[in-house]
Amino acid sequence: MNTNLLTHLQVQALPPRSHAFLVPAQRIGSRKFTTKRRAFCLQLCNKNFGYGSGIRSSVTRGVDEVEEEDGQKEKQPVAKRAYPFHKIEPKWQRYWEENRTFRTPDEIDTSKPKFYVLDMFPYPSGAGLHVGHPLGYTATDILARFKRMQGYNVLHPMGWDAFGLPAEQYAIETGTHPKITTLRNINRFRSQLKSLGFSYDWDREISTTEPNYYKWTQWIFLQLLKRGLAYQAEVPVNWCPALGTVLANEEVVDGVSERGGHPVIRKPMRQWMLKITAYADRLLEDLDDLDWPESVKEMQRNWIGRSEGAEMEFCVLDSDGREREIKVTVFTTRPDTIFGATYLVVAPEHCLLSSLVSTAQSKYVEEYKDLASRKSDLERTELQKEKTGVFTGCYARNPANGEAIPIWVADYVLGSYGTGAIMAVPGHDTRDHEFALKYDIPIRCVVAPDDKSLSDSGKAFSGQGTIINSSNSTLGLDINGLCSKEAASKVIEWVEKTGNGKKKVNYKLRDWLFARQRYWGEPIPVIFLDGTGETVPLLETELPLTLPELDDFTPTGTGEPPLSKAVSWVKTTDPSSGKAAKRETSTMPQWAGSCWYYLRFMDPNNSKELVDKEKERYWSPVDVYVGGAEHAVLHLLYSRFWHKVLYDIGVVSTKEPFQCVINQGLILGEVQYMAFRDLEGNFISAEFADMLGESNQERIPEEKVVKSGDSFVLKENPKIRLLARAHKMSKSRGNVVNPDDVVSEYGADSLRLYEMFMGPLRDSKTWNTSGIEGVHRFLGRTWRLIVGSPSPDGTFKDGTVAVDEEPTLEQLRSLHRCIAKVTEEIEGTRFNTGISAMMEFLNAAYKWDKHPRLIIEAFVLLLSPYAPHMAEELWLRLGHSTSLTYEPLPKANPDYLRDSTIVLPVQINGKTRGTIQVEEACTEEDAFKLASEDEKLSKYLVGKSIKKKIYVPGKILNVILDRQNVEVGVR
Ligand code: ANZ
Repeated sequence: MNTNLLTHLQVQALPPRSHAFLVPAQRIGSRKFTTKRRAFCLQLCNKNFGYGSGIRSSVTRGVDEVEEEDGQKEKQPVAKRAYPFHKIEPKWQRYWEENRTFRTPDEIDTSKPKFYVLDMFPYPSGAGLHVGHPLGYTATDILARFKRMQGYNVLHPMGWDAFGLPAEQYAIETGTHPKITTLRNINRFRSQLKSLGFSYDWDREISTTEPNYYKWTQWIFLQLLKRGLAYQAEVPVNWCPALGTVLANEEVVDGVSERGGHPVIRKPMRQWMLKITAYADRLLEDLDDLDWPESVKEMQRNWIGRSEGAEMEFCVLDSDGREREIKVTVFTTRPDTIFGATYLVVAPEHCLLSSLVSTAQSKYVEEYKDLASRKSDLERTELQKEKTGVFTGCYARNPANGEAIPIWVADYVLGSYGTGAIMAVPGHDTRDHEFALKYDIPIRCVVAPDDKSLSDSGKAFSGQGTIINSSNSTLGLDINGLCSKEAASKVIEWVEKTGNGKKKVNYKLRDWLFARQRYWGEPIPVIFLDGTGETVPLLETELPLTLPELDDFTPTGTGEPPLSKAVSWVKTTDPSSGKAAKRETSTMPQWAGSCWYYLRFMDPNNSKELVDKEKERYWSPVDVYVGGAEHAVLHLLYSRFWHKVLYDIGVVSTKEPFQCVINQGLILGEVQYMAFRDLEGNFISAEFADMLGESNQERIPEEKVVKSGDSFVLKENPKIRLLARAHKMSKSRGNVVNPDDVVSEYGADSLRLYEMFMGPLRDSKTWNTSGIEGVHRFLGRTWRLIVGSPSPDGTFKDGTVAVDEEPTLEQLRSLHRCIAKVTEEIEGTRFNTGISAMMEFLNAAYKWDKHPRLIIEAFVLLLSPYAPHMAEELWLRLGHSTSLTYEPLPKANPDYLRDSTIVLPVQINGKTRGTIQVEEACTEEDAFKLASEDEKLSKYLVGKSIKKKIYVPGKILNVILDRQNVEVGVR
């Protein structure tokens, strides 16, 4: 097994020598999910609360009679059914649907606070929901339900990001229209989501593929165009000559097409671009105030990549050393190193390259350009890749020292960044150093490190330091002795004065390539006039421009998008001039629809505006946005960009769309245990396996494994350590868990609870079937605590065991501690520890003889955000006739939270013999009882005749024994 290719979680600590075949947990961002933590989770589940794997409770065994729709009774084994969730869950889902319980009406009381909680809406793939989806969805659902009960107006919608490549590829292969596939997938996703009891307002459901939605995506495009933020440019795309089509990046693997393995080249084509770079500074600055994971903010900052430096001009020389008219402008972030620039490099696509090349070198340069055109920017800039280049045959003058330095072409310089040309300083830049060594170019040291041990390391010193070898008295430029920062400022000042350059800020961020040569996307609402080719935007009244029906989705072979096959759609006239024209045949990228959908949810049926201003002002921004870390950069950046444009034109009232973003962790497949065999076929411990090289690996079933310390070992031979790891769920690995199966076996509430109990929301975690049995058992115990034990035939009586009596102090304390903890944990999005608090409550409640209604009702309400189906059913059984969705959430009373037990000294005949732990308000009778039960004190009290008890509450208990006892007792 090639572990290098795997994304997997190592859940076993092995000695360092075995690291060769282990991939550390960090690889999948699960740093915090250590063996200890997982063990702790399971322990919580198994030991403390008795909800782990092991022997199932008797009520969960046997056979349950299930009334089928047609009235027939079917015998079903219910080995794992701890309570009748199979009847409860569909019933409440139907109730919610029929009563539109979670509808957020258009007209709401806006004096109430609002809470907008949003999931990153899914792409409805053919595979249906994955257990990874409900992780984030359950978290947001708990928040939505919790906030409703706190009196907030809650917006909790769901929709579909439904344009995209898979539906189109499927159409090419099968001829099924993407609309049909998409609809089928949406229906499947919707019913799966409904089966999990999520409290979405389905009246607000949207799909990016619906014309009344993409009308507004097109409208936004027109606004961008109007403001010069959308433009056309020749941009390199992935062109596959054999397939006759442009490919998306994800369709190109290692330079060949994913389908068929044909070569793919980069070819310039006319494309639509969006000027996101105009917003680079604002996108950077406004990150600071967002409540987002620091790592995501950092990724966005790096993506935007602001670099401060200078542009400097280098005169090009002819072969006699005379200055030519041409100048090469470079971008550098290290003007302080100018005296160390011993060559220049221009990118293979640099516009001046052809005028720089000498006749002798032109053949080599052309060959090199061709080679570079086949590589992606990523391949070109990979640090470990060997640098290549070709001398152009001409020179430039270093403006600082007047030296003639060679100009090279090399693909480690990108045409798309800075000016596409650099001054190479091999003494202080690692890539330049490697290149100079390879091609024998002088290396000059001009920065001395402050830490002398770094000098003369034989490598480039790329840090800041003190400038040396950098003075030119003729030009009056002397930066020797200055620190890098001062030297950089002085050089910039000097180039600005001499007219050789200027200060410059550059961004890594590129304008957004906003066109795809695809069918299944939003049509771009522009036309081109015949003859002149002039671009004319559609009138807003012409929107939506709907996609034409097409039967043939195959590539045209010419590079023209498939829409060009819709001839009668393409041919049109410009309504204002009456001139013949053609429609744009490229469509928008999949990112477009997801850029602004959160706004449409606020007002999904508005046909006049993208969103009503008042509604937007009320609901903006999204308070909590939960989704996968894979969208940390592009989706969030593109949405923020559009949002800022919409802010500038007065459509939205906030500068940022998402106040708080949470990335849920990955759910990995079940842990797999691997044993190793030596060449003779005997088991060997995992730490020795790498010494044997290609040892045989064998998967060991869980029941043959035990935990020993931090490791897992073979039960039959504990000396044999195993390798335990979890892989990302994938079809090919066969470790995908289907939520539908879990729901039918354990119920939706168990799945919800389990996904929350697996560990902190943000961490990666491994799936574990015994864990789900644990939470299922917790729900079963909750059910039986409140409903009572089942009759011998397994059925439960109506109603509950709740009594209409005043709760005791102890009961109130347990409840309020639970309320306080659950509330605090939900507010802090620590859903797993909220469950632990409820488990503790349940354990305490099982010890009570009676269960007062007040306590039980409050607990049911508290449980409801997590396990809404069961909670609704219990609420009904408690005598309520409507859903508990909008019931006020119980509040913790601080009076019951204080720890009021004290240590009471106990004296026997005036002599202190021990202490007992009692409630402050404890009665004399209870204090005496406790003392008699105390290990140390009982010998003085049990079986003795008592003359008198002197009890001062909170202070002391003194027991006076009869005389005759004293003698016995003291002796
Ligand atoms: C001279 C120099 C000396 C540089 C030195 C670095 C260290 P960031 O920070 O990423 O903006 N560079 C400029 N344009 C480039 C391009 N199109 N392709 C590849 N490299 C390019 O990096 C800026 C630095 O990357 C620039 O500063 C330039 O090399 C290089 F000791 O100039 B430097």
